Amino acid sequence: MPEEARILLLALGSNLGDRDSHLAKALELLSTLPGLELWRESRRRLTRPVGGPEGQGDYLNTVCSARSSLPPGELLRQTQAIERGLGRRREAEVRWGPRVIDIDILVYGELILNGAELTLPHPRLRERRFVLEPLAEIVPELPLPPDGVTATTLLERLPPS
Ligand code: A4P
Ligand code: MG
Repeated sequence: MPEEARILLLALGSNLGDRDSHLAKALELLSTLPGLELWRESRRRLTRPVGGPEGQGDYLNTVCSARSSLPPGELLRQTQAIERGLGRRREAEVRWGPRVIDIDILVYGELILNGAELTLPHPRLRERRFVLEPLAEIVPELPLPPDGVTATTLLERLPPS
């Protein structure tokens, strides 16, 4: 892995079909990407849907850490290709509605981006228990951009749900 490798944190979620198998396959495909080395995966958690249409099924969520040297735009293309490969069809979806697989880039090193295609860190990372709990499990002390606050502290600050 070259010098410029960054720590990557990804969130994965599925609430359609065989959720566990979708997460497992997505992680397997991520592990085969050149320039990306998977490190840890959190326990998978069943979570209530946040936002989106009434009546959608519970999600299975996980987060993973990795080291990656892929340029951020290329990383997004690869994660979206994996989503498509597992049967995700964005054009047929409603926002925050049910999906076979969603892969969100939570944090990529120290990068701060506000592009049309990619926002880093992920804008809703800090308000979501289904992301912060598994992050606090696998990287409890890692300072997160932009201000170095850890997932453990962010979780403690969340209002009770
Ligand atoms: N995009 C911008 N920044 C990023 C990033 N850091 N990572 C753009 C990934 N994508 C990023 O995403 C829409 C666009 O965001 C992409 O085209 C990309 O260019 P999407 O995956 O097509 O759509 P989405 O996921 O429905 O939209 P959004 O707003 O990203 O939703 P979230 O925030 O991902 O929320 N409840 C539970 N319990 N568990 C869940 O996993 N997930 C969602 C989706 C809602 N409720 C949930 C869960
Ligand atoms: Mg998404």
